Amino acid sequence: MGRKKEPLEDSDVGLSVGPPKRSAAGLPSLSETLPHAMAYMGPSRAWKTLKAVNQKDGFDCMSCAWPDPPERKAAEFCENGAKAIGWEAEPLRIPSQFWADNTVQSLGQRSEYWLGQQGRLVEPVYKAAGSDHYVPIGWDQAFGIIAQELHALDTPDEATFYTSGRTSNEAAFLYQLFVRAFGTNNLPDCSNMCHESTGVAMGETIGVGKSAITYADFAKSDLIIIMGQNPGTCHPRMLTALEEAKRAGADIVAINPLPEAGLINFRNPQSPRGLLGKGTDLADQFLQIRLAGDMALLQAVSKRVLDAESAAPGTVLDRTFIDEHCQGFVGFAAHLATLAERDVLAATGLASSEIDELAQRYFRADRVIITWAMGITQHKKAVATIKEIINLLLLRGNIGKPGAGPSPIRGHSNVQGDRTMGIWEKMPPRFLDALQDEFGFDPPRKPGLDAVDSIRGMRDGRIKVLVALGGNLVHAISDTGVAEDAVRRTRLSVQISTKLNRSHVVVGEQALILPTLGRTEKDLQRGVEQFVTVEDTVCAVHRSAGPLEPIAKDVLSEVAIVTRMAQAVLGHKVPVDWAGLRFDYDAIRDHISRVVPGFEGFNTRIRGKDGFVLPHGPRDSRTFPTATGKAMFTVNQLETIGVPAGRLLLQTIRSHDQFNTTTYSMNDRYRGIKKGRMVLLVSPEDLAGLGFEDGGYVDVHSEAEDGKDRVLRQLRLVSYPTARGCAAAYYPEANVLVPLDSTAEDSNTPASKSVVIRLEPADAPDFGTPAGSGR
Ligand SMILES: Nc1nc2c(c(=O)[nH]1)N[C@H]1C(S)=C(S)[C@@H](COP(=O)(O)OP(=O)(O)OC[C@H]3O[C@@H](n4cnc5c(=O)[nH]c(N)nc54)[C@H](O)[C@@H]3O)O[C@H]1N2
Ligand SMILES: Nc1nc2c(c(=O)[nH]1)N[C@H]1C(S)=C(S)[C@@H](COP(=O)(O)OP(=O)(O)OC[C@H]3O[C@@H](n4cnc5c(=O)[nH]c(N)nc54)[C@H](O)[C@@H]3O)O[C@H]1N2
Ligand SMILES: [Mo]
Repeated sequence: MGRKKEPLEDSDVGLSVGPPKRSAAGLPSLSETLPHAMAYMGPSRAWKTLKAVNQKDGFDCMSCAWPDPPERKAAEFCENGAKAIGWEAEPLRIPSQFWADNTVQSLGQRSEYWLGQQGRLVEPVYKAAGSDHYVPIGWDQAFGIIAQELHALDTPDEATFYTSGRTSNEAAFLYQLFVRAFGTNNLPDCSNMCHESTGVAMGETIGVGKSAITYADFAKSDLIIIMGQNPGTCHPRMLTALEEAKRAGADIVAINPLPEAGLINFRNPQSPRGLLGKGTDLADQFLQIRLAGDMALLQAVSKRVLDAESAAPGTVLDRTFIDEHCQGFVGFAAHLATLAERDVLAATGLASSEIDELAQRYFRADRVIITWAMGITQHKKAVATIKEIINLLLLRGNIGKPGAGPSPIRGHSNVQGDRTMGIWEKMPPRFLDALQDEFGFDPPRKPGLDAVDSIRGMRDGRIKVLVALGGNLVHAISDTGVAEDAVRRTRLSVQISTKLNRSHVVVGEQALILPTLGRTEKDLQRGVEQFVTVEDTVCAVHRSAGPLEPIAKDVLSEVAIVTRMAQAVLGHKVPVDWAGLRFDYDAIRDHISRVVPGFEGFNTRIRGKDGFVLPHGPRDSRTFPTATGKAMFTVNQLETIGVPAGRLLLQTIRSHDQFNTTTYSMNDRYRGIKKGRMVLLVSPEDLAGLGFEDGGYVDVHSEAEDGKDRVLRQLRLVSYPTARGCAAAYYPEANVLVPLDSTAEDSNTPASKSVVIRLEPADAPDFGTPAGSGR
């Protein structure tokens, strides 16, 4: 099957840079949406698919974890959702001949964009040891190879089992069951690189690592503070919720080193005002903070709140809430008394008056929501920073009441559900006990390896088999050079995927690719249509069932792959009816209902109109399941990153036309960048100060504590209104610069938004022979 399209241009040969946009998601995005989906799928397939997205009887959009509103619109998707759907649902298949025509090595020279454009994976393929080719093989043979290699290990801990966050609850539950029955807790996931810092900080302070609000709370809030998040690109439908909140009277504050289009102004394609191009000015205040300055800012705001209370006792703090529900207030207040404003200004790059204004907004508001994403979680002090978010909210009882609460905004559409289902290298004993009661085997108790530690394990030869349920580990994790060498040392790497990516071409001695169905497709088991379930960022669980015929008859669902793999590897080792579960997803849900708290009556409740919202003690009843039974104020020592003179702090970000490691196109429209990704955004003042010019080329060296020189060559400098001292480049390309050992304290999440870099002048790239173009 072919596709009428321009030849693939995946080099930066046509790179052009224009001014960044002020507003997001208005008319330009509607006109972008439909052609994009249609170019991939054709009009009738596009229509069939798009009309089912996020509808109650349709499928869950796989582009992000943003929740669905109670009342769905006819078109309940955004531009980027349409891209994700088009990318998956395009009826283009990788033919068998492809594997004969291309060596693994030659595919390794291709860009991520090129790999993703080759079409859907439709048959299992195997690369034998010593061979440089994949060859098609049968499913039974594939599972046989996995069983053989897993049985050959000295201990089950020599294998690691990665999961990316698109996996359904049902597949995730069975996968962790299989892995634990096999005998290890090595269950790293994309969350380790994403919101792990959130889980750690919220777990310790309020006892639940998930958003403490519901969708309806946005419209009830007086103040919404958005930190380290780019909703215009990464959660576009959030802008609708923000617009509604704004109409209902909320103030919005954006804290970001970049003036991201969606934070400043929103043109709603579904309202007349948006169509006229006026839009809503979203942010009432924009604080252009330096990278990693948030911890200092939050402490400074809390200090101002405490000072205001001292000046007018009994008027600012929510004393009743603090006395009844919290612990640690006195120590926290005493610690903040020592905070030096000078340190705050240096860390944040802000003026005292800006912080005063934010503090005023905070204590004028009765109901405050703080949202955040990767701009907060991917720093060395991320966990401490999120604890400061909680401190600030606790001061005025901003949790467990309408319109208020901490709300991490999750990325992958079911990353939160996967965790709930047990995809975590250190699930608590009560979960393991429940597994044991339900299935009658003793799951391993020793904590397993997370994503960074799994790479270390492969690098050091301790991990010999890598199995990945989705994702693109080798390109998503930090320190690309180290990660690639590590994976190449394994005896077997297995990828269960919809489409080709770098993790299929940088592989172990032996490698398997197992093709799976995506969200857009019908999942038929013995002729009966099954549905799966997902959990969004505000803990709502609902059904998902795709409308399209499967891409090819040989492609299996994730549930089918996991259960067949389990049968091949475990035989009758544990008393689980894998085959029965494969043909009846209700039976999987019955197990879940007995193992996972909050899922009682799963099969009945999921068939209700809206699914159901999981219980959440802090949100529902101000019950805090922490070690002390109280919400915890914490004392966190302020530490700022010392950036030596002549250096910059680099963050790695997503463009508008990518989903994590998947590139939909080479454009980043809102930031004014077209047909290229190898750019470095730097403020005009820093460019001048460092003696470089807009449009010039540089080699970017990262200056890590280990002294190793990591370099990304020939980036084009773009003069951009980012905070002083800060720079930005696209992920995953810039992952070569992030040292594996540079991680957040306590969560081990790669600190991919604070990399100290040095720029060296470079020549412009030679596009004489377009790199990786043509097909
Ligand atoms: N279209 C699209 N949608 C996506 C994704 C995608 O790749 N493409 N990915 C999905 C996933 S898995 C995730 S986790 C989310 C990611 O969603 P985001 O976290 O919004 O994505 P990033 O591009 O990493 O953007 C981080 C934002 O934080 C800001 N920032 C960086 N460092 C700091 C800091 O120190 N302080 C503050 N205050 N701000 C900072 C950056 O300028 C940027 O605006 O999106 C999900 N949705
Ligand atoms: N430098 C830097 N690194 C980062 C980040 C950053 O901001 N900066 N962000 C981090 C974050 S937040 C995350 S979440 C990770 C993402 O890490 P991953 O989740 O590992 O990466 P993705 O790019 O989302 O994975 C995409 C692949 O998933 C497969 N896939 C797609 N749909 C399905 C499906 O339905 N089933 C299956 N089985 N496979 C499917 C396709 O083969 C596709 O190529 O990256 C992290 N890495
Ligand atoms: Mo993520």
